[in-house]
Amino acid sequence: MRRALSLLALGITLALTAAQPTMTLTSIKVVDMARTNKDQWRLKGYLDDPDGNITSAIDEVGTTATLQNSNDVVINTVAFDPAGCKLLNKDKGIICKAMGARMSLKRTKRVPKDVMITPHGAHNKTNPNPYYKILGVFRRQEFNVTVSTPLTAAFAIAGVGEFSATNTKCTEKDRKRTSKYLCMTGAPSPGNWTQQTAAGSRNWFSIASSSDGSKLAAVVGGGLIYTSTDSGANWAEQTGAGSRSWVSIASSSDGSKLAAVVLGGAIYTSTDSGVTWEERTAAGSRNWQSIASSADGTKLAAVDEGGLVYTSTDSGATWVDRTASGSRNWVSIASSSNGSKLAAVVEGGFIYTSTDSGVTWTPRATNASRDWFSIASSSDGSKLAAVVIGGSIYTSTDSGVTWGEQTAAGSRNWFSIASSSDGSKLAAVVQGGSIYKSTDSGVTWAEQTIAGSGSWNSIASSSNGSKLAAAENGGYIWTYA
Ligand SMILES: *[C@@H]1O[C@H](CO)[C@@H](O)[C@H](O)[C@H]1NC(C)=O
Ligand SMILES: *[C@@H]1O[C@H](CO)[C@@H](O)[C@H](O)[C@H]1NC(C)=O
Ligand SMILES: *[C@@H]1O[C@H](CO)[C@@H](O)[C@H](O)[C@H]1NC(C)=O
Ligand SMILES: *[C@@H]1O[C@H](CO)[C@@H](O)[C@H](O)[C@H]1NC(C)=O
Ligand SMILES: *[C@@H]1O[C@H](CO)[C@@H](O)[C@H](O)[C@H]1NC(C)=O
Ligand SMILES: *[C@@H]1O[C@H](CO)[C@@H](O)[C@H](O)[C@H]1NC(C)=O
Ligand SMILES: CC(=O)N[C@H]1CO[C@H](CO)[C@@H](O)[C@@H]1O
Repeated sequence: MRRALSLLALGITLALTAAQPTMTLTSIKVVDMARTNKDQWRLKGYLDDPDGNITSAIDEVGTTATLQNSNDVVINTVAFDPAGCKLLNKDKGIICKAMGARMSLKRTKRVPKDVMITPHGAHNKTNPNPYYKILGVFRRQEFNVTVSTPLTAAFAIAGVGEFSATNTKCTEKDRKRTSKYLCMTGAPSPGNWTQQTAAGSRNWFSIASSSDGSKLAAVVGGGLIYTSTDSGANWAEQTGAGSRSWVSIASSSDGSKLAAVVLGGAIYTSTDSGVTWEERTAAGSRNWQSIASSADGTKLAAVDEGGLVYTSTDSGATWVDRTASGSRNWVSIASSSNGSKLAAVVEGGFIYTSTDSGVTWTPRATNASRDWFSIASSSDGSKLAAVVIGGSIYTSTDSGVTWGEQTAAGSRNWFSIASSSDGSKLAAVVQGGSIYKSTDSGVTWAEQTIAGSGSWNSIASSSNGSKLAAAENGGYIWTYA
């Protein structure tokens, strides 16, 4: 796949030649150290030059190498001045150097087996047009944008044209403040976002996942409940609970026990993965905003906007109103695996945590009222992550006692956040923006541009964070595997 580059941004005018060179890159490697002059990238591949004059053009005017993100945002640009370029003897190619960087084109007779052969039929004995090995090493760089894959590398030659290649088969490794990306030629690696069209385009309000990410359950505001048992590929419309103003759904680890709440209605529970439902009237008809479940589905906690926190220890049959929580603008609640640690957030208020299944509550992050919108918890309840609409992502590693603002993903209309069991992998969605993923407990974030910008309402994660499901309002469910 080739991508059009926005070369206007580089101030280069293009004069299209009859036959464009074709670049195929076997690898693009990127190391983002998040430190000045420490970021680097390199590329290896082949260049087919049908007109046979690329090296002389570079020798005359130099070339500009560009690395681009999945969303065509420029990560890095390196200009090779003609003075830094040297033609090799006997027309064997060219080498260019710039501060911390070099690139070379060296003639090769070997037509690589593992890369696509260009369609014009060059490189046989009767047409000896040049085929080059291309190498680029760009050290001591500073990336000023977040790297996201697939990656595109391009070389622009002023007045001549440009050649570029996009590598989509990518792997990412994150360690502390260093992220490594390796993109090869070929089909995308498993690990991509898929738009799941089987359930249709709807006002998806909330989505929940089983531990292994295979069982998903999603609710439509003013519609039905939908479930999937194959990680989102196929969906069953569940009519058992009727068409209602569903706002939130929670799932047990195995996906068998579900609990969903209706705005201005009741709480509903299912013990057969959503086929049959029971209306739980014990907690009354309220402005339910969010529901959370323990791993075994027995302990439930739900919040009433403008009211209290309610908890159940018998899968929703009976409920206790937790008056100690206070009557507040509750919007989201999260539970530890065994339901003993709860954390809930108030829009235009604070974060509140409970370590006794909701009996007592402590306000947290009280130095400012914020428009908290969603909260997620690790299995043991020690790692929490919460988002502010029109603000930042905040994380805690001590069950909510202290909180740190995570600014790397920016100030956005954060709507929903999900966490892996160990709290290291987080995923959050922006209403009218992108999905973001972190693999270091929220310090660095990668924008998931493949899923596009949407009216994202909700996101759910499997236990180890390897599978995600996101739901869009007036759109589709997207899954990452
Ligand atoms: C390269 O060769 C092509 C075809 O002969 C020609 O159209 C083009 O102007 C040449 N470019 C340069 C920079 O010499
Ligand atoms: C980021 O770097 C690119 C070139 O690498 C430059 O064009 C752009 O202005 C920089 N942006 C900021 C915000 O520094
Ligand atoms: C060799 O290249 C020439 C020129 O591009 C082309 O006409 C011819 O068909 C090619 N031969 C083979 C066997 O591909
Ligand atoms: C995540 O869990 C699933 C099963 O739930 C497993 O198949 C997968 O290999 C795990 N991935 C990692 C990276 O541990
Ligand atoms: C719940 O799990 C935590 C650790 O995750 C543990 O400390 C606590 O004792 C458990 N509570 C109950 C009631 O099992
Ligand atoms: C308020 O708390 C946030 C974290 O919740 C912290 O980053 C910030 O420095 C605190 N501000 C003040 C004035 O204490
Ligand atoms: C292009 C590609 O490889 N897409 C894959 C994305 O993930 C889904 C499900 O995990 C696969 O079915 C696709 O083949």
